[in-house]
Amino acid sequence: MAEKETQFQKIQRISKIQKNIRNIATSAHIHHGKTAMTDNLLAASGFMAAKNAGNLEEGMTTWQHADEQERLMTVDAANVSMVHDFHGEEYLINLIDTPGHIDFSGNVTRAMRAIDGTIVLVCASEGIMPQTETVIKQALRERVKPILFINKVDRLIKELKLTPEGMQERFEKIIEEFNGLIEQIAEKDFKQKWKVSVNDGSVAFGSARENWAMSIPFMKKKGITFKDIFALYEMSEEDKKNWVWKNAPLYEVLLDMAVKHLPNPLEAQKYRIPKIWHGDLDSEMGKDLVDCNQNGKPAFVITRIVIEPKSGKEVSAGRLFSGTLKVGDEVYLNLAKKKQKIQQILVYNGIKPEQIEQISAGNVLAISGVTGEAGETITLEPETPFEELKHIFEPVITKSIEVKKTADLPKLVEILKKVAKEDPSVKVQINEETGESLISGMGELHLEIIENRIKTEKGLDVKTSAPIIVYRETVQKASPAVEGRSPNKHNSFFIKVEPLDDKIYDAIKNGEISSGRIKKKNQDMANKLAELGWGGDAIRNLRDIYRGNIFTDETRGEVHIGEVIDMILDAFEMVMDQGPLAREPCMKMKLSLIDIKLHEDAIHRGPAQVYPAVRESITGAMRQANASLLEPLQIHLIEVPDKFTGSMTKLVGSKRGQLLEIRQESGNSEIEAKLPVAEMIGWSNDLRSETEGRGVSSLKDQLFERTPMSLQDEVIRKIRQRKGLSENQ
Ligand SMILES: Nc1nc2c(ncn2[C@@H]2O[C@H](COP(=O)(O)OP(=O)(O)OP(=O)(O)O)[C@@H](O)[C@H]2O)c(=O)[nH]1
Ligand SMILES: [Mg+2]
Repeated sequence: MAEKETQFQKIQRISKIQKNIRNIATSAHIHHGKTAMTDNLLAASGFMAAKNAGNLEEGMTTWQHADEQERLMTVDAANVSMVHDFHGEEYLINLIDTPGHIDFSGNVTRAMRAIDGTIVLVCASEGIMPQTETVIKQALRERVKPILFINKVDRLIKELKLTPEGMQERFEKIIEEFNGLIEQIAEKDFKQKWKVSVNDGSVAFGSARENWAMSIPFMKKKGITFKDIFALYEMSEEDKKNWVWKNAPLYEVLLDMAVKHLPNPLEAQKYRIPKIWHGDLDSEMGKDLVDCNQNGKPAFVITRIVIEPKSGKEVSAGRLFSGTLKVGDEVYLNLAKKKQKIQQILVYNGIKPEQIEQISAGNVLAISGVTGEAGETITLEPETPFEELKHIFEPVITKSIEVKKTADLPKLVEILKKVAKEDPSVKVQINEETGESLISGMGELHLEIIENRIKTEKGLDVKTSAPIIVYRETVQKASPAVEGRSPNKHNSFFIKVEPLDDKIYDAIKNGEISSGRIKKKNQDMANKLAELGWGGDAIRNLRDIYRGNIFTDETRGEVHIGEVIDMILDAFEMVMDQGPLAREPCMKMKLSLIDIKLHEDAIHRGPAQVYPAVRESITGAMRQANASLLEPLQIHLIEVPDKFTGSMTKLVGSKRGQLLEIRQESGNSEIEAKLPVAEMIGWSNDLRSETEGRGVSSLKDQLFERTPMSLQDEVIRKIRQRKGLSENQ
């Protein structure tokens, strides 16, 4: 007799049937119920004790770090896989549960690369929140299709005591707002197609905590009305559980919805690849990617790296877009430009990674043996890599970090490199000489968690400074072309700088124009620039886009330009990393190389000559263009009960903040305020004490504005002093 197929064998079998795979993620505003839902789905598919599912007191299965348990929030994205039966067929659901806190939202950006569809959760009581909008943006940028789950419906009944009509109205409002965001954010082709609708079942509602969900088609099928849902809350706990399991099991409604309304990889890659991979679509690689060809050339993108604490082994999770990978394959890392051997291939069996020998295109999986960065494209031979994984927000808070014992310094350097690898939203600047290194993160909590993990998980005793704010440098007007001469006086560069147009800057910031050096013609980018008003000459002259700055080469007929341009761009990028005012990064500038004089002999125009000359030219031009310092600001949406509106207004004012809007609705105030990050240290505590813990503040947007004139000189002086810069450095 044939042995019964195990769950894991089943997963392996279905992983080859691409039309039966769904690669999806949860995404939502903080605490809207993503992990409770994920745990319940896992429980239903037999991967964990059903009794623990969604029950915070017992802890979430998908929380793998002690700090998540302590803080009752998700910090790291978690991969899980399960099998779901739908209309007599089996489907493999690869699901990534993402964190909701904005400080960890880089995880969401990266998860979106690996998946094709997302269940966006919205709390029925709180409604659409700023972070809901952010996750929709993150999804649509990757052409990931969203569907909607209105969660915590129990709160409408138990806490808000709504009537069935009131509840329906609330749903309609959420759906309307959700579709409004799709309309506003999606690209033309998806604005209508990707709106959700109650009638077709692309919207579900329910309670992740209480393990039930419904959709209109499902209610019709089962003959359930809104009244039945209300009746639930009259039943005993035991009866309620039984009724729910029989009539409205969360897993069935949500996974049916995912299978039916979210694309399989064959469908999704057709429209996703042209957006996230900029190679030649007619090439063999291009065709394999668009077709998700299992027999084609392999292409795997790393979206998340976990380093095992004991062995130091790196496990790289990601998405296989084409081909088949086998243990022992020699693969090529396109960014690192090196060959390595795959040692293990892991797929998820529930939450547990398990080894298999090979895996084919269209799956979310992990490999070991390679040591790349998140965003790396892994192929057999060198190929065009996938588009860079760029997060919506940049890190704005920095701390210096030191070891307590000098002997630990090498260990710190090693650990910081690992930290940056595992969490690419962290930027580290390692200074092996002074031992004082810098870590930058998305917010105070982010840095706190990292510091803690270095201490507890990596076992190194460190101390950190008070937060340091990272500013930006830019210019206010156009400069003339300013000459920079090489130390040997044989080469000159004439560079002009001016503020970069808002529209171009925004297009770079939101990823419509991708950053990097321009090696060959990129038609997409050319079209976009033309649309934003650039002429053909200007587009042809564009050489580099770096940290929101643009470099163009307007010289004519200079025979040796090809030999020095990369050195010029190196120097340009170095100055953009550290500007002339305070060695802070530069942004929003357009630099043009107007003229150039080079020594005939290549030996007299090497990096030692070109770098300082270009630096002198750019910094000279910036000074003549009224170089100034920009400070980071955040726009927050603050929600407080009415009676705290006055004290909140005062708090915002005391922090150089600006009130943008105040809306009042049913006893609550929504205050939109713009605040300088420099004044926001300790913000969560201030908010808590001003509002007796009842205020909620969420980040809506991040921007840079000119540091007030009255503060600028002092800020520059302090930064320079901290960095130990002398007068002429
Ligand atoms: N009343 C009610 N509470 C819920 C429901 N779903 C989740 N919760 C509660 O909401 C809180 C947050 O739930 P999580 O599942 O951790 O939410 P999350 O979206 O994963 O949170 P983050 O990952 O930290 O953003 C917990 O206290 C849950 O018990 C629900 O359907 N009804
Ligand atoms: Mg969570």
